[in-house]
Amino acid sequence: MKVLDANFVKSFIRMANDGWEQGWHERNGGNLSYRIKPDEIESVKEELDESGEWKEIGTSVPGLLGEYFMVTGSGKYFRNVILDPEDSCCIIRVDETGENYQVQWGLIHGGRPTSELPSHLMNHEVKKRITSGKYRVIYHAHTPNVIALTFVLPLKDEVFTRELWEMATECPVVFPDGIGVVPWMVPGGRDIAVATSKLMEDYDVAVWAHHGMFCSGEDFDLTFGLMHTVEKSAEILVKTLSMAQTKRQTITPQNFRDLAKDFKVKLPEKFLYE
Ligand code: 2HA
Ligand code: ZN
Repeated sequence: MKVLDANFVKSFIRMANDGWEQGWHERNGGNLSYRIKPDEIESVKEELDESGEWKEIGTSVPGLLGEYFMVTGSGKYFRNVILDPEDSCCIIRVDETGENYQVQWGLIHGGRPTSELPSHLMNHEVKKRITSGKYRVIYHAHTPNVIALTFVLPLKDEVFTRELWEMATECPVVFPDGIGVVPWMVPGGRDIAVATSKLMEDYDVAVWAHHGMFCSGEDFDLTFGLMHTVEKSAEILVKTLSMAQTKRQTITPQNFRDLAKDFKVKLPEKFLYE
């Protein structure tokens, strides 16, 4: 099968375009990666080129030896993914040391995988381990309302989680584990990758202060839906704070406990402070 005929590739392209249409991917902002299943990679083998150069990832991911990923390209525009996926995206393979990757498809006019490859792969490594291989998608977007909140809220996991839970009743059901926050750091390197992947041990969402968000999930729908839910909640909080400095009423800690019981989710008590 041709790569572009594979369902996982169609879903990847659709998600990238959905993000573009949400306004989360100005210029070359944001990046997306998917850990490809063995039968999926087998189905497109005819188009893979194993002769390319091996290049350094910039970090070590021993938990991902031999894994294949579809990722967006560095400097490429989400806006163009649907128009020219072979130029905007690539399929890479991690080598047997976990230190290098090889492009086996895509980036037909040259280029490299996303500048955030260390963060993507380190997040994949954590999620693959703690979900026993279930999670396959890592998504980074420049979501304006979440970014705006990083200028006015304390950069604490507890505060972001609680404030965003309060803005929409379904939020604690969609992200019951909460949200982590990375203080401002230089993007693209190993340090921010280490900080983000550490948060991914506890959360499916990590906010990058004054930059954007990382979400992780089992499939494209769940991961996009998670990003969308968090950003929409942030939009409601921005509107609320813009209208009034204080909330007249809100969802209380006891309301959350009642919700958790009926919806059968576990909400950590550290987020239910008075
Ligand atoms: O430009 O979003 O964080 C791609 C990015 C880097
Ligand atoms: Zn970014």
